[in-house]
Amino acid sequence: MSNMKYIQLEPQGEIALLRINRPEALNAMNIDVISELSRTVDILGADESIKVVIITGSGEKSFCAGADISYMVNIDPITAEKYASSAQSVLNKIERLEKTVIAAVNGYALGGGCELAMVCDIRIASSNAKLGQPEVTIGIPPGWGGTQRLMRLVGPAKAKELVFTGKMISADEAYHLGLVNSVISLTSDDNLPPEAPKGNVEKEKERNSQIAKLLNNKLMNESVSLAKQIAKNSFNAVKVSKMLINRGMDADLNTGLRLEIYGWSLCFAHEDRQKMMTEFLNKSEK
Ligand code: CO8
Repeated sequence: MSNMKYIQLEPQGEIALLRINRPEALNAMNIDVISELSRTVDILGADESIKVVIITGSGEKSFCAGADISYMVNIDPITAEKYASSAQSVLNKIERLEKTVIAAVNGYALGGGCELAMVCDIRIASSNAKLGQPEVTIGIPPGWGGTQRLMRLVGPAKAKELVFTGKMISADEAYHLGLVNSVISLTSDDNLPPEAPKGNVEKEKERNSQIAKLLNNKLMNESVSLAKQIAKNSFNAVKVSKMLINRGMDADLNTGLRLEIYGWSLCFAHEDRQKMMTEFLNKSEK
């Protein structure tokens, strides 16, 4: 993975940590980031040892600040169509990955960044995260799935409010809308550094940076712990459940229920069912 400039991939057994690493632009996605992300998703898809992927941004400030505005400012419509198509196809690939994908939203998730988080199966945000679709403030609508996936997650009325205003919302607001699954904050149990002496700007800055690091560590620990909880279940059953929920979302109820029967009964062909049910029964006999 060392030949990638903008994507760091860190396998930790059954869990892989994928970090977008372009902190100088708050992890905004230029063409190179998108292409490296695409290659990384292919690598992950082909690696059978990995069950859960966690996507995050490098640093403590930003998950991903969206598409690269310095690139978009001068492109023509044909290039824009290519840019949006290639980004959408990478995001679709993440959504369809046969593994659970968790977004650890460690700061700004704006525009394409919010769209990236939305293709993940579960979103955990640190309390300093800010989410939004600010595209209309720079003259375009969302283009990487934002007009479609946001309304599916929070309903059309709230989606329209967020898209039309372009406003950023806090992690707590996103939680109340159902846009993130949970919010990680620091408490007095987290060994917070002592208050800086009043008026000492340097020390205050240092303390804030320590707090940001602590929060980021806690977010990553919570994300890994959730990933482990999922990874210990039948990979096959989780994979089929993901497919059923994703496909069912856009199907009518009867089609979804029929798909569920097919997916459910196919799992009886997998060794996990026999093994795990027998283990359960043996455990209850003891
Ligand atoms: N693109 C390029 N560079 C960026 C981006 C971005 N999206 N976001 C931040 N940066 C850069 C800044 O230019 C700055 O660079 P430099 O240090 O060289 O000046 C650096 O990152 C740090 O940013 P700021 O100084 O602005 O940091 P602040 O803490 O003051 O502000 C914000 C942080 C609020 C996140 C601010 O940077 C911001 O508003 N960024 C833009 C966010 C945004 O609008 N994102 C949506 C982009 S559009 C999009 O994603 C559409 C996807 C679909 C389009 C399909 C079209 C084909």
